[in-house]
Amino acid sequence: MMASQKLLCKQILLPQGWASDIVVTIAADGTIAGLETKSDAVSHMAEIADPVVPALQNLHSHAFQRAMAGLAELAGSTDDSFWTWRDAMYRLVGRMSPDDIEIVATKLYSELLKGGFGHIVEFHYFHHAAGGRRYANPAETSMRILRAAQGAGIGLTHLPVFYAHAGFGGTEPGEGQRPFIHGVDEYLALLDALRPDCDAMGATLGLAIHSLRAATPDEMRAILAAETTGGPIHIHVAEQEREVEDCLAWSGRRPVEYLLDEMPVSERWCAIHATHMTTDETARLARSGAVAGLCPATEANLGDGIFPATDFVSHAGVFGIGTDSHIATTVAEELRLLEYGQRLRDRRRNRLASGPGASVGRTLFDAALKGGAEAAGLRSNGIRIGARADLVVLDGNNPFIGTATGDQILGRWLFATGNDAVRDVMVAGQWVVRGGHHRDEEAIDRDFRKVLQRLA
Ligand code: NGQ
Ligand code: ZN
Repeated sequence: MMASQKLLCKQILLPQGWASDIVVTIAADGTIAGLETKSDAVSHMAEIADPVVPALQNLHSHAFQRAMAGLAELAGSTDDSFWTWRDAMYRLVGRMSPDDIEIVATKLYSELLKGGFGHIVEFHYFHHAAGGRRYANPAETSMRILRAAQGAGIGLTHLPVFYAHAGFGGTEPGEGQRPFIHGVDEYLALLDALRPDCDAMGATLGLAIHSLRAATPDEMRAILAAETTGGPIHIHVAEQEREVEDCLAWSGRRPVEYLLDEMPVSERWCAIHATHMTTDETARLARSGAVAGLCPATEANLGDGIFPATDFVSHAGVFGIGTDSHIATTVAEELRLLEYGQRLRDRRRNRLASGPGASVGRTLFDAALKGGAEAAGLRSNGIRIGARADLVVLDGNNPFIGTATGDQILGRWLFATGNDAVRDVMVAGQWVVRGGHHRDEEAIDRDFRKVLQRLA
């Protein structure tokens, strides 16, 4: 455990807004123990002249998919879609070992840190070997995710995923899906087995149901009645129009409608994507308190559609952002695309600003911080006493950042400079990114390159 430390921050984004000359005291356990104003430099105190903002939580990830990012941008012989991308993804699954998963996840997490994220929620469904062959340790691949997060130095919420069927009505899984499949009891045993390891590394344990396609209502109810994680509950829902059609054919109801009718959806839940909703579903999802888990770059890449964010926010809906398939890995790209989707649909500007005169960047950033922390099952968010010390320092040597003040800083970062602006990242009081480089970048890249050479 490290010693406690004090940082004098010249410009810092606190929950109440931008503040100057704040001394942040970080306790030995990596949480923020004090925040006080001080203008005269105190000797022996590290001073940060450049803007400091909280690191965001990334609320949705399938880490292994980073290995194929950019390789599915190739026209096939059929009409390419989400479903043809999914076939390519299944082919990757069939070729990855636990070592590969750990190496790819470590690389991904180091990239996400450089993109301004301090915490990852891993929606982990890749449990078994090809054909569904079990590893000696049922938690083998989950342990690889835990180790990757620890190695990269990113905070983790681990969500082992229940996945049992190919489609609505409990249909048999396909061959490519065998590495994902559990029975209910086997799944509950996995959650129990992971408790001590998650506690030991300070990871939050929660659960996920892959989708209404992959689990029957009875299986979902059995899991919810028996699980004891106390953590967040995530589910993919209504991402593709075909899922809406299939759900209607099966139940007479749309996916979000069905979920809200049949399951005890609350603040504890996170609805991933929720792209295709009627205005009534949008209002109901917002009122349920569930976080909408938006992954704008993946949703664009896979041709999903545009989330009704302006409508959802008008009903006080809470949202956060994730990078999902990791076609993009930065806070800036996800937040920018979220706003741009709304603009392209409405043919208007500044759609997600909180009101007249408000900064779009600030509104998006504050919202994603609140929703991200909630969806990750963290007790606190942002730079406040008791929260984990997860900080991003933006690069004041960058002329756009160095000349900006207050919310202009977020506007310049998120809309104009992107990832160049992130200089240093601290997680739980430890600097994991310095000068734009991850602390173990060379070793991580060496291992990752070997895996890609073999898989690609
Ligand atoms: C997944 N990914 O589970 O990785 C999904 C595709 C599915 C995204 N939706 C598979 N981005 O939903 O069946
Ligand atoms: Zn997903």
